[in-house]
Amino acid sequence: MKDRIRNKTFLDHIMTAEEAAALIRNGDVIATSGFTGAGYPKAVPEALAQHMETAHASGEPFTVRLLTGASTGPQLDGALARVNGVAFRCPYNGDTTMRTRINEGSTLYLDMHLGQVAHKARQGQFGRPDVAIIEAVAVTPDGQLILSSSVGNSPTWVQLADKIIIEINTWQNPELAGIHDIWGDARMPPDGQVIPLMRPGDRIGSNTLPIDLDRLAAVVITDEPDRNAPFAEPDTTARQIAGHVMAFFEHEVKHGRLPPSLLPLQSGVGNIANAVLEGLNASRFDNLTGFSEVIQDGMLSMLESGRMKVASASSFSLSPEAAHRINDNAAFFRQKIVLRQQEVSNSPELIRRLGIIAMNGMIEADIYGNVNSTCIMGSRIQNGIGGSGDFARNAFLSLFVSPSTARSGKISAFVPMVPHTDHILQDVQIIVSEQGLADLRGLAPVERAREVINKCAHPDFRPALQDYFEQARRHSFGQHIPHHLPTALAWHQRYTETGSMAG
Ligand code: 0RQ
Repeated sequence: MKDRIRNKTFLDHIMTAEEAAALIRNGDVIATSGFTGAGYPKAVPEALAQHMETAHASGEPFTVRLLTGASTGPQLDGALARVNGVAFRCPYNGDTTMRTRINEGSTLYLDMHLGQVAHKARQGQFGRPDVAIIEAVAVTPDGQLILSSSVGNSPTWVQLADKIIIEINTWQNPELAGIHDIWGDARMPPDGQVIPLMRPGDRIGSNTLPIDLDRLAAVVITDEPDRNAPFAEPDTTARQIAGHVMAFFEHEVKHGRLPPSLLPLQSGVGNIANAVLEGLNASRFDNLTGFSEVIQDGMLSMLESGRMKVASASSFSLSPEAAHRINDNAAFFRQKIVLRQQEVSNSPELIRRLGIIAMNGMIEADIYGNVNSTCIMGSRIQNGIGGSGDFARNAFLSLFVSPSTARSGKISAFVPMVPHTDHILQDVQIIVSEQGLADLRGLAPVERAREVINKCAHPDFRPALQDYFEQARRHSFGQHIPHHLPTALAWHQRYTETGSMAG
């Protein structure tokens, strides 16, 4: 262990996960590492879940308020949700058990823009974290952390928390050392600093994260991979969507609106977003760059093939097979990848200045191009807004991609009115389904509606959308964004009653 932990104070604090978990009390605010299923602590949360289960069995309350970078994995969100141990969760979840707890009302969920969390935490909006639990791969002789497969909010959590628990994960390759870039100048207004980053691959900070050794409470050794779900092989729909996006990029380059190597790419979570990246890898575009929050399989393939030169993100979101590829070739990838804290990877100022092309998945869009990324039938959370808002609002080009139908064709992804809005029409420039691409740039709402209906909607739902639009124009209170309020949400109501949006 001395090759991983080269600092005496750390060595002196080694204990079991059970002992470390015993430092956590009912009602504590727990702030952990972890972002899109990468680099989250594993052993201490599982031990904590056992302590909670024991407490609950003897009738004692034991819950925590849980803050992270973004989604974690079954050993953290899954384990704590299974024992109903989380009273409050923020800012992003992808775990199915936690999702159930939120949707049944047992866990309160604050779904936030990922780029804003650290700043709000420093303002004290979540209370002072009692305990930070951070995964790292190693410790330097002067007691600095070499983080693992994500950076997330870890720099902020170790700064704010009363106690710090470190998990050293020996499964993660110590050659990840050097992949991280932690900017140490995040200060509060009026002393806010410019983030001095000019190109996606720039390094502006330190490879390691210092911590206050006086607050170090425990060091726990683990040996477990991140548990990410595999991506689905792109199906015909995904390939068609990727094809429309490629054709659009070609067209933009031809007309001089995009440079031949495009602009730095952001790609969101989900199978479709990953398929678009696979499409880019098979395209003629080269010298690409990535400025995203996650690096998924498709971006990894582009870095391997040389199609992409460099990628900046806050974490990996990889299939198990790709996670092993990174781990086996860490020395190669750390030349091509920079992992940053999420307030830098998702900084609105950087996204605007670097001119990012943002591509994100969605649940549904309305005919005017307002997008719902999070809430099924307006009320049931799927994952969260994640970084899609940080990127969509500030991007050079903001694309949303989705199949035109969901649930075997019973649901249309294009609806009269979205029952929940994450991205207002001003932040949505291009929408792509397998049916086609709606270029909404410079269009007024009624012009946008014609594009969305004609280019993106599935033919099974297109006539009904057309009917709605005409009815709205006849009956609307105003003609700027015409709506027929009595039927605007009828499709969603019908689905909740009959299991199908079709009339
Ligand atoms: O539900 O799993 O129960 O079957 O939504 O849908 O088709 O697997 O879609 O994996 O591409 O994810 C918006 C969720 C799309 C994702 C979303 C149901 C569908 C299925 C998932 P089941 P698919 P994808 C950077 C950016 C927000 C965060 C973000 C997301 C489930 O892209 O979370 O962008 N985005 N972050 O059945 C009802 C519809 C539906 C629907 C799909 N119209 N109505 N249900 N579903 N469309 C990364 C980070 O921020 C960390």
